[in-house]
Amino acid sequence: MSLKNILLRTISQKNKFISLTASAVKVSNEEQYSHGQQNKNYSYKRRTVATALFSSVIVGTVLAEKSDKNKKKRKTGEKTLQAGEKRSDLPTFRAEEVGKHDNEESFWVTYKNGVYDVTSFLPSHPGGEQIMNAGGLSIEPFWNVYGMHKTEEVYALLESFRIGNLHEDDIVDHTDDELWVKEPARDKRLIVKTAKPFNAEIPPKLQIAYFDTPNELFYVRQHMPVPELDQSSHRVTVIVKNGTVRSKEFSLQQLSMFPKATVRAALMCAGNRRSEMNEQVKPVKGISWQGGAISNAVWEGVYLRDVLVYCGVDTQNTVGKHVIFTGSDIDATGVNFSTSIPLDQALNPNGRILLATRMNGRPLPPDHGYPLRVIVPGAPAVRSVKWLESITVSHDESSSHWHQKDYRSFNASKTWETADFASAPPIYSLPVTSAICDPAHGDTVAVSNGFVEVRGYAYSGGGAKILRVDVSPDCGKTWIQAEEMQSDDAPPQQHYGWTLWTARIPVERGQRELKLWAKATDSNFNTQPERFEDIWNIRGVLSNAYHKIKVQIKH
Ligand SMILES: Nc1nc2c(c(=O)[nH]1)N[C@H]1C(S)=C(S)[C@@H](COP(=O)(O)O)O[C@H]1N2
Ligand SMILES: [Mo]
Repeated sequence: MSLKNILLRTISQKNKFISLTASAVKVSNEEQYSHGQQNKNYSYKRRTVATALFSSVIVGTVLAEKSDKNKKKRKTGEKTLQAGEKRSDLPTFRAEEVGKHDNEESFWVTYKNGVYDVTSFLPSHPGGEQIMNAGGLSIEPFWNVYGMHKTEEVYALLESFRIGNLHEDDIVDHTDDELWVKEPARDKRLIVKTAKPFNAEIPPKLQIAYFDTPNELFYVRQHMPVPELDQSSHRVTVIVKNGTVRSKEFSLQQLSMFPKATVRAALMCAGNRRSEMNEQVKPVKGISWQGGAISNAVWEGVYLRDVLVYCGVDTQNTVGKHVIFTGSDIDATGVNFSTSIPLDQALNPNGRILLATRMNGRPLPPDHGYPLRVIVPGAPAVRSVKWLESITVSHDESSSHWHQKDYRSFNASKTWETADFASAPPIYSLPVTSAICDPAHGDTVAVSNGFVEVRGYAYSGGGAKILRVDVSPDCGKTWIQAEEMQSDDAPPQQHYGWTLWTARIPVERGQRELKLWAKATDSNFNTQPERFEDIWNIRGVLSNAYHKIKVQIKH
C-alpha cells in the first residue's frame, strides 16, 4: 500500500481520535476550580492495546545508527537531556506550523517541549502505518495507548530526530489521556464546550427540529470520564439509615419487577443560558452554555417511590431527610459523583421520579447514564444522577463537593468572598425559561407575507406547564402571543416535557432590522424576569431572563 493510500485511510481515523483526545478544547479554569478534576490520580485501569506490533529488532537497528551521538555525549560526561525537555539551542515552532508537516514528504511530531522531524523514520516504524495518525501532532496520546513506546531506547531514538521546541502556549498536558480514550463516540453536530470532561450542547436549530430530542443530539454534561458499566452485572444498592442501617441490592432484572413507568421529561442544566448572564452583566464561573443545555426525552424505568417503599422507608416521617444518589463516575481524589434531594420530594407521587434504563425507546447511551440513572423531572438536571450505583436515605444531604459547593442560590450582590454555601438553599426546582432557537442572533431572515416566523422552546420546573409564550418586536412595548405550541398532555403538577413554540411577527415594508424578545409564562403564572442584572449570581445558574436577539431582514 502506498503512503498516499495509507494517509487517506488514516485521515478519518485520525479525526476520530483527535475528537477523543486532548487537542480540541481544554477544560476551563472555572470548571477545574469548581470540580477539581485536573488531578491525574484517577484509578482507572490502564488501557492495553494488543493490536500494534512492536519489533525490538527494527528499533535496535535504527537506534544503533541514530543514537551514536547520544552515546558519545554520555561518554564525555555531558548532561543528557530528558526526552521532550526544552533545548535552548534550537528554534521554537508554533503548533500550527508543526501541524502542516503531516505527510510523507515532511512528517513532524511533538513530545512535551520537543519538535521532531521523523520523516526518514516513517518506513522503519515497527507499527507501520499507525504512525501516520500522529502527523503534525503530539505523539503522547498515542503512546499513552500504545504503551510499548515508553522505554529509554524509544525516547532516545525520538530525541535523535529533534529539530526544535514547541511554543510554550501550545504545550498540552497529555498525562491523563488514557482516562479518556474509552469515551463514547459522539455526534459531530453537538457543539463541544469542553472535551475532557465531555460537555456539549445541542445546536438551537436541531433543538426545535424534534419534540423528543434524538439520543445522539441530547446535550451532554459530564464532570468526569464516562465509566464503563455492564447492564448484566450492574447493581444498585438502596441504603436506609434510620437508627439502624439496612441495605438491599438490586440487579436491573430485579428492578424490572416493579411496575413499569414512563415519563416525558426535559432535562435542563441549571447553567443553561449562562453565557447571556455572563456577557450581559459580568463574568460568572462555569461552562459558557448558550441555550443548548436542555433537551427533551421519554424515559422508561420504575418509580423511585415504589423502590423506596419496598425497602421500608418511613413515608410518614420524611421532614429533614434526604435521598442521596451516587454515580459510578469518580473524581481525581476517588470520590464518586453524588448529590441529593429531600425525601419528601422523592416520595411525592406527582414527582414521578424514575430509576430509568431507557431513553426514547432505547437503552440509555453511555453518555446519558447507561445502564441506570435517576430522572428527577422538573429539577435541575444535576439531580438526575447517571450511572446510578447507590440510593441512600439519610438525615444528611449529600456531603459531596457537587452538592455542597455548587448548584445553590445566591443574590446578585454575593461574591465568591461573601457567599456562604453551607447556608444557601440547594436548587431543587427550576424557574420558567424560554429561548428563541430560529432565527439565531445575527441571522438574516426572510419575510413571508409580511411576517417573520420565530421558533423556540419554553420550559418550567417543578411540574409546571407552559401556558403562553410572548414575543415582543419592539423592546416590550407590544407582545405577540406564540400561536403554535407543541407540548405533552400531562396535567399541571406533573408536566415535565418542554414546549416548542412558533410565533409570527409582522414586519413593515422596508424594515431592515428586527429586535426580538421572548418570555414564557407557566401554569403557576410565573413569568421570566426581564433583566439579567437582577438575577445575576456568581455561578451563573438559573439564568432565565427574557431572551433578546437582533436579526437582519431580507424582503
Ligand atoms: N453520575 C453523574 N451524573 C450526572 C452528572 C455527572 O457528571 N455524573 N452530571 C449532572 C449534570 S450537572 C447534568 S446537567 C446532567 C446532564 O445529563 P445529560 O448528560 O444526560 O444531558 O447529568 C447530571 N448527572
Ligand atoms: Mo448541570
